[in-house]
Amino acid sequence: MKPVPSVPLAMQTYPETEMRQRATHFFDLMQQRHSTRDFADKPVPLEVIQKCLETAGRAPSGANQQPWHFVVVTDPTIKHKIRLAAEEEERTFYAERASEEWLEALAPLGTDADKSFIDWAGCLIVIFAQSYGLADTGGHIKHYYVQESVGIATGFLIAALHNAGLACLTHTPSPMGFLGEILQRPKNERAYINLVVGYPAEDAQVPAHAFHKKSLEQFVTIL
Ligand code: IYR
Repeated sequence: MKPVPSVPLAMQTYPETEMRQRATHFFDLMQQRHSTRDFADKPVPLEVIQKCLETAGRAPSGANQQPWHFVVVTDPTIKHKIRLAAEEEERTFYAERASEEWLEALAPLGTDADKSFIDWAGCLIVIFAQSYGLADTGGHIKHYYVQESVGIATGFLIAALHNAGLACLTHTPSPMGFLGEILQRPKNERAYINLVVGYPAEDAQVPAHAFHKKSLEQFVTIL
């Protein structure tokens, strides 16, 4: 390592028994997380959303470039505009764009082009990936590992929201160009995910299919 300005890592470590407890506790929390489309018609506390976004902003990223931007939409008029534009794309997706194979894979989820929940869910957090940075002089700054970085930040955000007691849905209409247009984002940004966030409805349901998780042995190799 070359000498660079550095500061001490202030990170808590634990004895092994406590590590086990903490790992299990976090698993128990995250095991309860599921995407739902059943949101309560109730505003979400903006302060909580902002704190969860601060958590997302702590994600590691390529060269620490933090190539993301998050737009929080609570305004009912803008949400409705997004809902209508999303439903238009989804109708084409289900009727024409999606292959038979794709529709078959989606069948256990019971999804369709109806995204009415966008109207009443507490807020949308539209996540944008900055394909490149914009220098003050107008030039382009190359960004590295953009998709990976934004994916990790999104994971942090989803975990933070769940920890705070908010449900979310990773909605990915395809194509998503309408999100940048409606939200008037600059040309270096591409919509990554429309995260629908809110309190779950009292009778919120999750497709049973979502509980079919691979066992550790199926997805982990220890050498
Ligand atoms: N974007 C569509 C279809 C869809 C695609 C995948 I992959 C999903 O995991 C779920 C849905 C929709 O939101 O209905």
